[in-house]
Amino acid sequence: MTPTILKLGGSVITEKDRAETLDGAALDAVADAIADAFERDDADELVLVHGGGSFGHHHASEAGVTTTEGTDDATDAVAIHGAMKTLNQFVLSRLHDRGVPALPIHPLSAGARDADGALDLPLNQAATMLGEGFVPVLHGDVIATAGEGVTVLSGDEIVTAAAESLSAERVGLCSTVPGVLDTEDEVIPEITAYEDAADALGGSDAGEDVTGGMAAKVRELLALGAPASVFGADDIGAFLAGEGPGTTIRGGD
Ligand code: IP8
Repeated sequence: MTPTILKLGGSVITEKDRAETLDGAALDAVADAIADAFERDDADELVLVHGGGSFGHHHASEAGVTTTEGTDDATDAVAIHGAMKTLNQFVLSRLHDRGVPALPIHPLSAGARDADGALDLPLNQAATMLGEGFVPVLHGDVIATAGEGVTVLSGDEIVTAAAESLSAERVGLCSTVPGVLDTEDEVIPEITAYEDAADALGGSDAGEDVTGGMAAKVRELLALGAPASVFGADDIGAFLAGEGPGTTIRGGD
């Protein structure tokens, strides 16, 4: 099995500045591109992961929960988790409308972090779904964390964990920008070390993002065994067709 993992950034599919607001037109376009790729047989063994956008991040920042600062308040945890499940349901139904056999995996019920923050996210259910022709759809979530209650689990961390445990061949991050941009706002075609882009990498530029911006993404993608691409929504079809749109990030080992 050599799956492709595609993360849909939360800011691509939601209005990031307004709480719990979907960008329906953007999500339709994304679902169209995935469905087209499916029809062309380009989306065999595809795992989708989506971020929080104005759903998860709004509730997480209201509750003061981050990837390291947890809460032991179950009501807050369920508010964050519930918002993410709502967004996940929107993603699933747009895919189902187009004949894509998507199934949800909710990380809160599937994994945990230890006291050092290390993530354990067994994904044998995803592997079995792939074998049966389904498209597993995971999402940023809250996750039980030893000593912290629950903390935020970002979609990017899920991408890293899934790429390793499912031995992904390729990883794509669909973002609101067409790639990792340099200081002149030009797409950097390839990054093989953090220093290649260090001058240009800042925080996220919109809304309440509790899990860090492009800098954190690049660091996580450099640590992967598989090549990763960062690109804009218009390039989903090209990525699924095997091209390397936007920025390609190769960490080496
Ligand atoms: O948008 C965060 O996922 P991300 C999910 O991929 C929550 O960082 C619950 C804020």
